[in-house]
Order: sequence, then structure tokens, then C-alpha cells
Amino acid sequence: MDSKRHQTLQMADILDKAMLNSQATPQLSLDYPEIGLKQAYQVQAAGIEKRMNRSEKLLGIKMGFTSRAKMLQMGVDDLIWGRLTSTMQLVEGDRVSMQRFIHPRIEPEIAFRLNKTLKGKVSLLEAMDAVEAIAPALEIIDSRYANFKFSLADVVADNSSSSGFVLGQWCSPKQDISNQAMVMEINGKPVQIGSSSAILGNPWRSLVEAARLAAESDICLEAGWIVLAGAATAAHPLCTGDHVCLHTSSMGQVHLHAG
Ligand code: OOG
Ligand code: MG
Repeated sequence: MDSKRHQTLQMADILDKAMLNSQATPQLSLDYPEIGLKQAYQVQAAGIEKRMNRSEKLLGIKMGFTSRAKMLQMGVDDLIWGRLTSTMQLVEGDRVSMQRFIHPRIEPEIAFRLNKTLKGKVSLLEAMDAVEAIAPALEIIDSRYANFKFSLADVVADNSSSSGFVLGQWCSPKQDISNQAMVMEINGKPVQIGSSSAILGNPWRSLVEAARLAAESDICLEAGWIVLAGAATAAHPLCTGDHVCLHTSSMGQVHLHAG
């Protein structure tokens, strides 16, 4: 094994342990200043391989920093993506144990379910044609880095902070999702109010970008996969006991109990 590959596996190991122990770790870029985006995606892939060796299944991908609100909150200005696995999917209505997280935050999202493969450069119409259903979604992000602080390469290596997601009812994609109200309430109080238009001007664009970015790592979006479009607003801290509900204009709602 060459030394770069060895280093990639070392970094994946550090992040995997931080996740399994729910214990924050220093940013990789401090100890490995030469880490670039390419290697960061390799670290992400190596981390996912570990999880799949522990019988997790790959369910799709999530997009990150598709809204200005998120870019501003985290101080980064590029689109990123991460993988979604079976242990991240939470059942709506169940109590989510907070023990497995370090410093979780919650975000309002939209999910796409594909029934066709998408690879590389696709048009907006091709992307729309590959989606059989859409749903409102809540994503739990939980950086494995101390103080939720990272560089772009750091967060990519950390699977773009992916930790959990819950989906509402799947509904028809044949509706206008370009300007859905996205109102996220915690314990009955609105904490984030936004519009789906904050996601790249129109959430469908996020799917186009997902296909393009994944192809850079030689991955195609597969039929059956779920794609999360990215948060429409800034993320909000999630605390034990919280009841979170996302209300949308015509896509229904989705809720989650943090136990
Ligand atoms: C990175 C993940 C960003 C989104 O929806 O923009 C993300 C982070 O903020 O920790 O999931
Ligand atoms: Mg997100």
C-alpha cells in the first residue's frame, strides 16, 4: 500500500472512532495540512466502506451548502456531498436516542427518491424525470470535529457531517417545489423560517449538482436512492427532549422526537 493510501485509511479510522465513541476529534487539517478535496472524498469513501463492512447499507447521498444560509453559518462557500447509510435513517415518530451524537444540529430539507439512474451532466428535465417521489425531511448533522469547526476538506472527509435523517410521507414530484414554505418548529416555536427557493434557487438544481459532483468520484446516482437537497435555512442545535416539526406548503410535514 502506498503512503498516501495508508494516510487516507488512518484519517478514516480517526473519524470512525470519533463517531463510534461520540467523542469530538481535532480537525484533520491540523495534523494533515496537505489534505485536499480529492483525498477528503477518498477518506469519506474509506469511512463508508468500514460502515458497510459492519453491515450498513448505502441508501443514497445528501448535498451540503446548497443554501447561502448554510454557507454563511459554517463559513464555507462550495457545494459538498456525503453518503447516507441505513443506520442514519430514523423512523418518523420514534424517539431518537441522543447518546450516539456529539453536538447534533437539525435542518429542514427536501428528499428525492429516484427510479432512474443519473450520471454526470444531466439537464433539469432529466433530473426531474428520474424522481418518482419527494418528501419533506429533517436532517441531523453532527460534526465529528471539536466545536463543529472545520475546513472544506475536513467536513468532506467527515462525510459532510451526515448523522441522521427522517422522511415525511412520500408525495408526487409533479408539484411546484420551487417556493415551498419551510417552517421548522422546536417544541411548538418556529426556530427557522425559510423557503425551498433558498436551495440553489430551486431544489431540483441540487439534484443536477448531486449527479455532477458524484460523477467526479466516479459514482452515479442509482435508481432507488434517496438524495437530500440540502438545508433551506441555517441548522439549529438539537437537545434531548426536543420535539421538532417541519411544516411545508404542500408537501406535508415531518417530525422527530429527540430522546
Ligand atoms: C455540513 C453539512 C451541510 C447542508 O444541508 O447544507 C448540510 C455541516 O454544516 O456541518 O448538511
Ligand atoms: Mg443537510
